[in-house]
Amino acid sequence: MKVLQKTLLITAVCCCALTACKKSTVENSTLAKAFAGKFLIGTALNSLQIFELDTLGVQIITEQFNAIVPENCMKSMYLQPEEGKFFFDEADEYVAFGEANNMWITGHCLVWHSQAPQWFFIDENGNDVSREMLIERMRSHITTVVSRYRGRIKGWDVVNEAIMDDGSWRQSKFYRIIGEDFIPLAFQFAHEADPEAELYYNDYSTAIEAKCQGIVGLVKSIQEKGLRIDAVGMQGHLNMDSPTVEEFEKSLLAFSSLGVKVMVTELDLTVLPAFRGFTGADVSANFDFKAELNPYSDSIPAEIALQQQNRYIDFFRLFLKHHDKVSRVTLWGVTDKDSWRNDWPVHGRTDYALLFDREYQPKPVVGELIKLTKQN
Ligand code: 9MR
Repeated sequence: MKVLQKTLLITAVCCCALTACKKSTVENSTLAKAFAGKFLIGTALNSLQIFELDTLGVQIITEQFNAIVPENCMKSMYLQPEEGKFFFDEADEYVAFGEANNMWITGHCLVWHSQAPQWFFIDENGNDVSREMLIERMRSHITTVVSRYRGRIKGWDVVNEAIMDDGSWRQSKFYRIIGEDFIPLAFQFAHEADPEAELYYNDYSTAIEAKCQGIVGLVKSIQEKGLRIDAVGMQGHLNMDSPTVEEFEKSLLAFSSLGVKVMVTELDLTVLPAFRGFTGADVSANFDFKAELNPYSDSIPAEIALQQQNRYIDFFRLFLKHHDKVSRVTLWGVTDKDSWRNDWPVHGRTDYALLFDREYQPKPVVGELIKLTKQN
């Protein structure tokens, strides 16, 4: 842990030395002010931001956003790397940061097939645990984590990415060992640990018709059991040519018609060509860097930047149109250099997926989004 913090510190000092502090307000307003009364506008926080080592990043976060989600530190492999041994240092800092800045604090994520520690699913002989044991481990993890932040974390991504693009169940360890019940059980355990907290189902590529229908079925099955579910999180990892705004709207309306809120939980817009057709956000996709796959290594061509800006505006126009249904829009990171898109599905590329550039400056799109709010 000490080594990690030292590395974080050195990186942060370098970042700050490279760029002088500049104020990132636009049009005498900010995203948070402009979208007030429409929906919460949030961002994901990485470790440097949580520990307030990335001071320029923190300045953008506190000026521009009113909701936060932890990009990584609340995933189960970090919170409980060994059975019964919880590490809450970073998660505690994250929650304290949100409270100090009066932000809507989301927890991410309680049950996810990825980034779960291996021990979770196996017994002392390395065999799959029994159904009862996995339910007990899930209960214990959820109860410990949710109770710790009871009344402070306002909403939880309870289950992440359980449905495949074709609408079928993901064959995760949770599904194979427990069966479909793992989802309602997770929602039940989270609700018991904090009855006031909002509870969400969160997934990517939700604009794919078959996947949308799969999620609709899942939400209905939770509701039919009388369990609390407040919203569907449409992650919103967008490409330049997919999905269309119309496809996204269709899914948004399908979820909303179930009587739950919709949240755009992990918004970013890659400008890089999709590699081998990988869209979405299946984190297991993992390819080595090749220079020819990295067309904008130095800068982004003006026409691509404009296309990206227009596409961001089109999506935000949609979110504003449905602001009665959309409770939050959260960007998956602050500046382009923070974005996971630089490493997925090919490592080490240079992407430009977010609203603030590598120099911590707002892109012109920020001003355009602020103007857009005045038109609606
Ligand atoms: O952005 C996150 C990246 O830093 C991590 O390496 C990765 C694996 O834990 O997860 C990324 O965030 C994912 C999120 O937790 C769930 N939806 C897809 C996101 C992008 O992969």
